[in-house]
Amino acid sequence: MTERISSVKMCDYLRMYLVMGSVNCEAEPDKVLAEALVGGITLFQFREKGASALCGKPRIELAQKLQEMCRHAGVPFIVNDDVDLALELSADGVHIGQADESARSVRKRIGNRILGVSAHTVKEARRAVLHGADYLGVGPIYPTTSKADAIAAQGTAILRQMREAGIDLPIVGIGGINADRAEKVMRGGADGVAVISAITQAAEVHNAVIEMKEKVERWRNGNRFSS
Ligand code: FQP
Ligand code: MG
Repeated sequence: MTERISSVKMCDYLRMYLVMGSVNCEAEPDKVLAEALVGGITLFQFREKGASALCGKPRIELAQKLQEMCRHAGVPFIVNDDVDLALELSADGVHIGQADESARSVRKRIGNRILGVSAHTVKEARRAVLHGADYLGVGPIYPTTSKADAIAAQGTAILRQMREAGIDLPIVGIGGINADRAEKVMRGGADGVAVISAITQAAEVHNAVIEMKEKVERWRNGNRFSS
């Protein structure tokens, strides 16, 4: 098996992270993903969750279709929550939260595949690092409508707190992020932005990706030589 992803590579992948399932899309999910891939997303998470989410075979078939598109574009395919599905599909990684199976046990099951863990506090972040996470999903930075059970928005202060506490794992900010807010999230200490609705609900999906990615990239380039 290939080795664990390096943090430099992980940061590259986290720049423009699309999280999505059929529930988030008004058009066909494969159409939305196709446009987002053209726009230049750098990582994809299959998150088939919510009241009208697909189950059983249709869910697996959708996952396979989206995975194939990501593979073709050279974008890693991450599965939310469902470690069994990730292993069955031989996905590139898994994203789990604090209410899901423990990071330590997921790490054992997935070997060197990418492991993302949600962290809302410095304490949760430290534990995730210790248990073998490759990156942290931190949020919600701003209020979100995409997650029914989300906690209150934390602002970019949580990112800074984690960095000041010495958390140096790659971090992606999530929750209510759009193009106007991307730079502030990066400034707070994130390595990239994760979004659902800012891309899936955009009038022009590929333009939304380009615009947001450009903000992230401009910030990264401007800060490459500073610490
Ligand atoms: N960060 C990220 C990402 N992806 C996520 N899915 C979450 C956070 C939230 O388990 P969790 O994870 O708290 O809730 P849910 O399973 O409902 O998504 F890294 F992509 F930014
Ligand atoms: Mg989860």
